[in-house]
Amino acid sequence: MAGYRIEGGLIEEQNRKGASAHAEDLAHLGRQLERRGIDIERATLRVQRFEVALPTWGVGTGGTRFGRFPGPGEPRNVFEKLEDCAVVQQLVRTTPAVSPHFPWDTVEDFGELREAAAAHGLRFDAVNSNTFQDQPRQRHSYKFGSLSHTDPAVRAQAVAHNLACIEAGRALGSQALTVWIADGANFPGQQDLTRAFERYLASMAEIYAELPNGWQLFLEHKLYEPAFYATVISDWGSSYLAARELGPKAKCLVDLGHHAPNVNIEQIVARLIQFKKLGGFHFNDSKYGDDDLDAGAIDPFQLFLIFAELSAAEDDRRDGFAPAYMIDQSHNVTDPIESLMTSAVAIQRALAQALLIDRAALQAHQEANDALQALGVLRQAFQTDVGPLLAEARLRSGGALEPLAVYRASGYRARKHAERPQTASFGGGIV
Ligand code: RM4
Ligand code: MN
Ligand code: MN
Repeated sequence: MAGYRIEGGLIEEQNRKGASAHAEDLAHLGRQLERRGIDIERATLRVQRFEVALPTWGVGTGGTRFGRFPGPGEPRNVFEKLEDCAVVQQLVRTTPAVSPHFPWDTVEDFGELREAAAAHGLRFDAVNSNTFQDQPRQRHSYKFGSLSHTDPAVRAQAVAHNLACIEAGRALGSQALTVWIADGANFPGQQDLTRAFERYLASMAEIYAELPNGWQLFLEHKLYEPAFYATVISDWGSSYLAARELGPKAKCLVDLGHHAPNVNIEQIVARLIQFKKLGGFHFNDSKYGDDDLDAGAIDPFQLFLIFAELSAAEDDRRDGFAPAYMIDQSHNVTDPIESLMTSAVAIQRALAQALLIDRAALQAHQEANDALQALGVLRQAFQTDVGPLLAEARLRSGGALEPLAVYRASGYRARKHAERPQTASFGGGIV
């Protein structure tokens, strides 16, 4: 199964070519930050420590309900997905973990899967359950819901699937289960809104009761789709209420694309941090809804403002503050590896920019109600080109100065196209 891998020598060779320009840019940024009283070294170390997990479902070409246009050399199983995730990590060095989705990634032997990941230098982050599709030979349908279904037999089946995900996660070394349900109603009156939430809570309590020590349960809300009138866990309010009811191991997961247009996501993040219920993120970007576009592609300022809240919370050292960062995107028209690398760097960039915020000045302007200057402090941080800092972090961790250039120079995709003859043609629909 040993397929083509990008050789370390290629990375070194490309890095050598860019070395002197990089050194110049880095020195310039260092001097610029020094004038502002910021230690570039500290920020670089912080960026080096940052990790964001890759979604196994993100390395295949995604699609919409209208269709899917597969790219060449797509991974055909979870082992090949790991190969592609490993390339992202090899070049970018900020994505050492992978978030699997079941049953999409189900294998006979999870121990073998864990070893395969380890051989690539990868480990497993939160496991995701799927009760939003029916699987072949499944007894009960999820057409009208899963954990909140009116029929107790359907609920029991959905609970059992989540418990199986925990078992798989245990074998993989994961420590969290993310639950997103598609349950909801398409028409007013279709569902008793209160009872549906009650049933959801009862099912989730059964799952919560089985969480192994040290595990967390992430509740992911989503405003609409596939239910178009009301989803059971529609927003952060419902998510927070459920997490509070369930207990301390239950936390809210914020997928950036799951809110009403123009919602102030950074404020939601601030609230969840304040009340110790921020479990993690699914990063992506969107213009209209759950577009699952690449992180930072549409609204990088929003991403920065979110990291402004996160880094403030880190500075305050709030107890147990360790959200799980994951990417959740659908790459419909790009090479997924290229999109994931670019997105991981965009997320890192938002973090690095947030680290440059002059907190003391910001606070002083806030106290003085000087709105313009307060925004100015944020702008100064956001507008700083932290590219050289990110490149330096990558370089020190053994990655590529220019991940995209190395990836393209390697010819990885063409090699995989030859190695991975596609047997089945996938239909339309999501990833
Ligand atoms: C949903 C949600 C979940 C993801 C599925 C594939 O919209 O974002 O996190 O698992 O899509
Ligand atoms: Mn998501
Ligand atoms: Mn989504």
